[in-house]
Amino acid sequence: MKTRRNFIRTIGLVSLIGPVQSCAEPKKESTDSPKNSTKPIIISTWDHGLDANKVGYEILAKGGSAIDAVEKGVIVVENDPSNQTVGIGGFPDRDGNVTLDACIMKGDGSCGSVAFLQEIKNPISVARKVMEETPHIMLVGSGALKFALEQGFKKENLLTEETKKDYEIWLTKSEYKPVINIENHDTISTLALDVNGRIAGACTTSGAAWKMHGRVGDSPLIGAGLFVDQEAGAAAATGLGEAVIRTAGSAMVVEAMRNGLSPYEACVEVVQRIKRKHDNLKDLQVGFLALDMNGNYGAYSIHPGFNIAIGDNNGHILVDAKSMY
Ligand code: SD4
Repeated sequence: MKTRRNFIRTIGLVSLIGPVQSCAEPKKESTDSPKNSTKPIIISTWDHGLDANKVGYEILAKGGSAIDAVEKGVIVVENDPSNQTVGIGGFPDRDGNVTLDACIMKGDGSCGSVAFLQEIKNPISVARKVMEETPHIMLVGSGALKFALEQGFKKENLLTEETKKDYEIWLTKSEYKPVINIENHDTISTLALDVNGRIAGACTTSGAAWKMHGRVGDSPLIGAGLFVDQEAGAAAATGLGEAVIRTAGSAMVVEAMRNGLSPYEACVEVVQRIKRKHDNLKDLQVGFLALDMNGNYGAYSIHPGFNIAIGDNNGHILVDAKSMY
């Protein structure tokens, strides 16, 4: 089973982008940003976030908007068939269907979302259309597909040959025991602050591998997988969606920043809240990343292995998040 992270590690990321921490041995480097952070800035989950940030930062550096940066950034990952957790090539549910969840949000509260969407490669762009072209926030399943087709999106088979083979291997045991940091993770969530001080976020995923047909996670839920507020900042989640939904995770991270915590402290606060709600954290991974209105960022997770990509005027780096264990 190939994950995007394994792939990047194999090709020697360090030489491509500079000072990167090893993904294999998280070093618990600080993901509390230096106090002199500046805008524009873009941050994303996991190492595929580097690809997203490069495209997003180019938009920001030219004076473009945060909402364009996050949408165009995550599309890079949705379009990558070798990435088995987002867009085309994503792991299917236990019946063999690739079903996608995504949402997008601006600091002024505008937002759009799609869930349980099939056969459309770029759910994030459909979510943006929901935000911009409808009076609603969320469309799901066949309704989301109908809307996407009306908007000119094309139907595609999202189950690649490689992912189909992995599914056939999984079928031989048919056990739902997600491997943390691998099978249940790697959603791409991206947050950006543009030169004009506008903040936005995007989150897109194929969700938990081998989930029940019809299962929707945190990623398309405004407040759970993503929350953005021009008064306080932005936050997004990765990991087991059920645990994130139970705590309204991203909204709570933003609320903690509004109440004076730094992005890093706010992520720690909500991870601790998740800990208090779950007896057994052994197989439970959740990570948050957050960005405040001054361009300071932070991240924190339950287990090691979570990392975030950061793009700003110093270049592009990947850092391991500190974790509870
Ligand atoms: C979900 N949070 O559907 C998503 C899974 C994921 O990184 O990959 N998160 O539960």
